[in-house]
Amino acid sequence: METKPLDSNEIQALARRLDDAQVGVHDTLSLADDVAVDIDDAYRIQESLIGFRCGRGERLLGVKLGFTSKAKMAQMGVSDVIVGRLTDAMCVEDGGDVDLHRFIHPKIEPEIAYRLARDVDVDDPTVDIESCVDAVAPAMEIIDSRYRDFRFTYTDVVADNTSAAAYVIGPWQPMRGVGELAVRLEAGGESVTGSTAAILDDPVNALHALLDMSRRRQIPLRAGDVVLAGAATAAIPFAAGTARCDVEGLGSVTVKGIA
Ligand code: 0L1
Ligand code: MG
Repeated sequence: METKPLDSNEIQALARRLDDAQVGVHDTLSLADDVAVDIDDAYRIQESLIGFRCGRGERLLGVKLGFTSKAKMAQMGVSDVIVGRLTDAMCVEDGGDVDLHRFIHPKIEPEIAYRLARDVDVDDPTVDIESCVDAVAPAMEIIDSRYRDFRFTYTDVVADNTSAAAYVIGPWQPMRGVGELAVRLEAGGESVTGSTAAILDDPVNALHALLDMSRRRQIPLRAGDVVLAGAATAAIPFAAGTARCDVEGLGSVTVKGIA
């Protein structure tokens, strides 16, 4: 069924609801319970939400992809990746502490990060996004859906900036292939193993998916931006103590949750 686009007041009100949940550290129910939100509306809500964050002085530092595994796409019944935005308030230094009180119900997942060396002209059909990347690193993302019990629809999670909450990046290495590297994540007494191949068969494919999404959603890609390519395993709870991710031959990255 086709839905009518939401007007700008409705978009702002939904973005405010999600922003209040993040700032106030409380959950909210699926937007889809109250209103029909299509995917275009969802990205408009995300844009409005990011506008609130930038209005409080946060700076955009990059982008992240979600739904990059076949299992997650199948679970959500979609065939597209989703894109969210990263700000400086979400960035935690490698080995740094992060206060768990800023999250509702955080989970952590192992990722691959890329760094853009120059602006990507997303309107140029011949642009080679791989040649715009100068570095790759092991990384972890802390996701914290603002929806109760992580229960959301496809459009809900896009509106909620794809559950982005925090991220930490390990040592940058010169850009190289990272197509099928073993990954291990340990956090809160749990551990999980996987492969970078779980990210769209090869994390480099995330760069191409990002370029396509950036064209469709008018998301600028600038020199210095970080790109979180997606999760190499399912997320696990992020609890007090050290979380560590090791990526075969690429390095490791740690972060400490403080209760
Ligand atoms: O970054 C991700 O892969 C997560 C995307 C959002 C889905 C979730 O919160 O589980
Ligand atoms: Mg992620």
